[in-house]
Amino acid sequence: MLTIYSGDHRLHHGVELKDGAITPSFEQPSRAETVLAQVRATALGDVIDPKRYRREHYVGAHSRRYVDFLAGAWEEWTASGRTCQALPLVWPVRGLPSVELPDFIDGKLGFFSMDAGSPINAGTWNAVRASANCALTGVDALSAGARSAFALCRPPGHHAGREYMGGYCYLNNAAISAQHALRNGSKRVAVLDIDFHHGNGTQDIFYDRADVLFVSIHGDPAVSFPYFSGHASERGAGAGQGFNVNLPLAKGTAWRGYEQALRDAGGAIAAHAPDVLVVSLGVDTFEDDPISHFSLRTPDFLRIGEAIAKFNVSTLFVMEGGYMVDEIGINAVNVLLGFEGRA
Ligand code: OKP
Ligand code: ZN
Repeated sequence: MLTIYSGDHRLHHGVELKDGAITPSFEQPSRAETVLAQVRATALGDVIDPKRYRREHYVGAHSRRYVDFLAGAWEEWTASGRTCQALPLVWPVRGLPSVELPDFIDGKLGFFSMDAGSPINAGTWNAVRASANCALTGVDALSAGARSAFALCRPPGHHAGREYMGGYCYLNNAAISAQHALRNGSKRVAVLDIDFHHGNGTQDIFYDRADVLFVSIHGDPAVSFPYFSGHASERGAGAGQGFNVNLPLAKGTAWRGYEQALRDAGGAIAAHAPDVLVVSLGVDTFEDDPISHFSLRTPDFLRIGEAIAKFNVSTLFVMEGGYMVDEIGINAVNVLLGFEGRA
């Protein structure tokens, strides 16, 4: 399987608010390096750099004004005299009346975010677009006839909505991929999100559409980030009614419960009959992940890959979360090895 990877991800490294204190983010550069090392150690296949894509390729999944904001946010932030990384601190929540985009950067940061989990520093935009370009290059590999590809994206993308960043995410790599597959001639696409956290951003982007099915297996939002999205009752809207499938699972879910959810996901995907499947590949479902609470073990990730291979669709794997830095390489690549029948 071809891997697409850019060292530009190292340009982005942020902080997060944890337990009320600012600490280094769990979403660190070493994550991607660990996965890449395992790709090489298992001889998964060639590793190539992404091609370059114009900003228009990110528009569609996102609004133009949001993409433009991301591209210029650091410059606006430093122009206002700041030197630390940019973090939002005020949000247009229920009940606040204005839907106008503010002029000042502090207002824009809140307008275009869901939380304070996506800091912006000097290298963030270059890392973010390299990450999206890995996914786009993967789609083009499928369009050229590959059965599968692995976009080793960092930063991740599935929490980023049409007009917002959040949860370590900026551009939604999986959604941008689905959109690009349609542009390349696919009629129907499915996105299967197996990250521990609900892919609220991907859901947001495709919620009212029937051409892209979104299926997500994740921790119950009653007790898990992102809390305000991910219930089974969210089934799509308008033309997209029935094309959004959420499969929330209880704390502590292990292979037995997970396997059943994967079967349910497979049924929904088969009914959609997609030309292309995009997998949001998070491995924070691992039992020792520091910010999640499922109980999957390392061999279970081989089984996940085998199950996805049985869907029998051209598949792009897009890296999302996974924070147990010593294990994420093995667990992520196990999914790919399982898919290739190398278990
Ligand atoms: C991103 B992905 C912790 C607050 C919650 C957000 C988790 C984002 C997960 N300080 N952090 O889906 O793996
Ligand atoms: Zn996650």
